[in-house]
Amino acid sequence: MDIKKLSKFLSLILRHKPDIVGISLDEHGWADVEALLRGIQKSGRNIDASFLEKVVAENDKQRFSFSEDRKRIRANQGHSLQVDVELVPKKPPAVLYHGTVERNRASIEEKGLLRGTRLYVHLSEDVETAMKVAARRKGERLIYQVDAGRMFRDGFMFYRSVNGVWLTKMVPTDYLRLR
Ligand code: HQG
Repeated sequence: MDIKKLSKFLSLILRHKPDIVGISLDEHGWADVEALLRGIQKSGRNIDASFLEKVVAENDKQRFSFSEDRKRIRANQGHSLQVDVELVPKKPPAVLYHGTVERNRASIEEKGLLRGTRLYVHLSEDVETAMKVAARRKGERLIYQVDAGRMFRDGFMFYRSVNGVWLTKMVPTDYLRLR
C-alpha cells in the first residue's frame, strides 16, 4: 500500500468509520495505535508501526496527530463522527475562503454553507488552498469569500484545527461573496 492510499484509508477510519477495521475512537477522537495496526493488518494490508509513523510525519496536510506518548492517534479535522478533538475557539482572519463547484451554487446561495455530513464547514486561509479543495470535485470551480471578521463580531464561533483548517458550524448567505 502506498503512502497516499494509506493516508486515505486512515482518514476513512479515523474520521468516519473506525468499525471497518474493528476499532472504536474515544470521545476525543483517539484510536489506540496497536489496535489500529492490528485492525489494518487483519484487513489484509501489510502496515507496521514505522510505516504508520512515516505516513503521519510526511502527510501533505498534516491530517493526523499522535498523542504525546505515541500510543494513540487521531485525525486533526474532517470528522463526521461526533468526537471532540478539543478545538479551541479562535478569532479568525477578516476573510476566509471556501472552494466548491458550480453545481452547488444555487443551493449555497439559498441556504448558505452547510456542514453536510461533517461536523463543521471547512474554510481556508488562502485562495490557493480553496482552489485545491474545489479541484477535488468535477465541474467548474467556485471560490466564496467569507466575511469571517463580521461573523465573529456577530457571535459565530471559529476554530483552527492543528493543521490550519478553519472550522465553523455554518455560514449564512449574508456573509458570502462569490469571488
Ligand atoms: C458543499 C478535504 C450544496 C461544499 C478538503 C462542498 C477540506 C453545499 C460539499 C475538507 C452547501 C461538502 C472538507 C449547500 C456546502 N448546498 N452544497 N448549502 N454547503 N456545500 O468534502 O469543504 O483532504 O464535506 O461546498 O481539503 O469540500 O479530506 O467538504 O463541496 O479541508 O483532508 O458540500 O476535506 O480535506 O463536501 O472539504 P466536503 P469540503 P482532506
